[in-house]
Amino acid sequence: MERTFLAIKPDGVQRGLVGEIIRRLEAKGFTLVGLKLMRVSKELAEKHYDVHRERPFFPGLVAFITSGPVVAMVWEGEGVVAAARKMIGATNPLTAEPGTIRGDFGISIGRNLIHGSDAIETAQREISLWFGNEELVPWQPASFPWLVES
Ligand code: 3AN
Repeated sequence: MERTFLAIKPDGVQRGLVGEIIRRLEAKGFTLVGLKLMRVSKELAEKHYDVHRERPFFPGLVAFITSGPVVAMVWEGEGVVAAARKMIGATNPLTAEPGTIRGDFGISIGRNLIHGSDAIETAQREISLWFGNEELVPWQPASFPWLVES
């Protein structure tokens, strides 16, 4: 089953949006299989944002993600990688569509509330970077037969 890595950044936690963001993903029908509140080390932040290492905003990105608590999550479901990206919205919250998390709750690219893996391979890399295998809990919600055809 497909999985994605999502992280509510320090702005989302500080603004009290943890419940709202989790609510949206649960209501959609995806399954939470990993969840932890954590302070992110500089080492983990640099590994996570490695593709942006040469970008001018890299130091600010690392400083921000390590500045306060982050909620790291793994969500499961058919098509969850692309669907979660759609629910999150465009990188810049000012241009993100209303109805998306960034479109509804943000106004600034440097405070865009949540990270979501951009492809299945990225998700696999990010999940193994952020979570140990023993921290992931595979389960099937009782509502499953009401969400997908067998
Ligand atoms: P997304 O999170 O939508 O996949 P990426 O992967 O292009 O966006 O960028 C990773 C993070 O880097 C973004 N979530 C945002 O916080 C930050 N970022 C991207 N582009 C900029 C920019 N031009 N200025 C400042 N921060 C940026």
